[in-house]
Amino acid sequence: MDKLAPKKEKLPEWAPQEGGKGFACHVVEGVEGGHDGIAAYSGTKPISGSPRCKRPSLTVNDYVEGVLKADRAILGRTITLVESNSAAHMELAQKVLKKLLPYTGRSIRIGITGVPGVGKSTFIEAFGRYLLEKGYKPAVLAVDPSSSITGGSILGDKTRMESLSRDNRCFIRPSPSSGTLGGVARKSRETMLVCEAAGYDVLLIETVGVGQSEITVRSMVDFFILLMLAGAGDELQGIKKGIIELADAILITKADGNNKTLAKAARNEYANALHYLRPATEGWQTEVFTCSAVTGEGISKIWSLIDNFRTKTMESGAFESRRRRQALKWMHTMLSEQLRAIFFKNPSVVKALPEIEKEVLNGTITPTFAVNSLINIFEGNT
Ligand SMILES: Nc1nc2c(ncn2[C@@H]2O[C@H](COP(=O)(O)OP(=O)(O)OP(=O)(O)O)[C@@H](O)[C@H]2O)c(=O)[nH]1
Ligand SMILES: [Mg+2]
Repeated sequence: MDKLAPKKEKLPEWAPQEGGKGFACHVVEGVEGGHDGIAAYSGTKPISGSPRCKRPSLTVNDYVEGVLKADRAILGRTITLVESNSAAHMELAQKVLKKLLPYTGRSIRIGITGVPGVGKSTFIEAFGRYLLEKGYKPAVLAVDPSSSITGGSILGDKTRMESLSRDNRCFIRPSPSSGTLGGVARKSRETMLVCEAAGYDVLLIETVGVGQSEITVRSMVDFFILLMLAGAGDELQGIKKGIIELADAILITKADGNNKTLAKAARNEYANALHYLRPATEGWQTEVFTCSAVTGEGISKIWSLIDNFRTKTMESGAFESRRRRQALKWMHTMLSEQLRAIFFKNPSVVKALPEIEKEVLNGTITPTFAVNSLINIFEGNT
């Protein structure tokens, strides 16, 4: 076909026949191939004969050695392996993790939470830069179960952590974007271990302060920071007493410009309120600070606070005992999740469930009766 020949005008199928040329709408035929002269790509199959560059697969030892040498490319690939949902990858990942385990644990794990927009990423950028200056090797991870829907923190991280993401000494990994909070948490915990084996000594884990995610992140870190805004009101910030009780430090952020006085007043208020709350860590009194990620004021104080926390809790044994409890709880959480998955995949359960659900909805059987029947069906089939 002569590409330059004028195309025949076409009317859309739904156009009235009698409309003739006077009808205002017509369809322009699509171009063949890409606009840039490259052959069209259907999006499903690779075009035969086109060059595809496949990365050579790595052995368990390749992964382990690469991570221990802090090879950034292999570190990234190891985390991708850990984040994979495929059974074969999971098996390989566990072999790699087993070998890495003796090299893990030597970092301080810090969780950072707060409502969207409170300034978590900007704080991490300022705090991370401070840590680099001090000679530490920070790694930044995000736990955001909503990111598969919103693309949220990934976009935020890239723009808010510009100078950190350009610095080779720091490693930034956006939230794994698929699955439930439990799935995201499993991946993040294992990613933390991989980063530790690669020599990162301060792990910063950003999470959105909505719903369950801060509780999950609390259960995987040593020190937990809650960022808050002055004058926004607890209601507005979705802050419940329970969340404040998770924190080892509260930071009233954006304490700069006109906001500074307000931030100081908020700090005093929270400091008073904290006397009535249970501290998050045994033997540690939760403190409130003001800080600004823009001016850098208050940033160094936070690090000395965390350092002090580490020394104190290591001496008392609270640091180590929390980590052990966290590992055990993690095992139980994973066990419950896997059992749940096995149950709901069982063919007899799959078959019986819709009918039993209907009966519960109609009120012909009680939920307890339904559960017992389902368990019997499951047990009869395993
Ligand atoms: N003045 C001032 N602005 C700040 C400060 N920290 C953050 N901001 C601004 O607040 C906005 C939100 O900051 P982010 O760091 O993206 O907030 P976030 O909590 O990571 O947000 P999400 O990832 O979407 O939950 C940005 O426009 C920042 O520039 C600060 O200390 N002072
Ligand atoms: Mg952010």
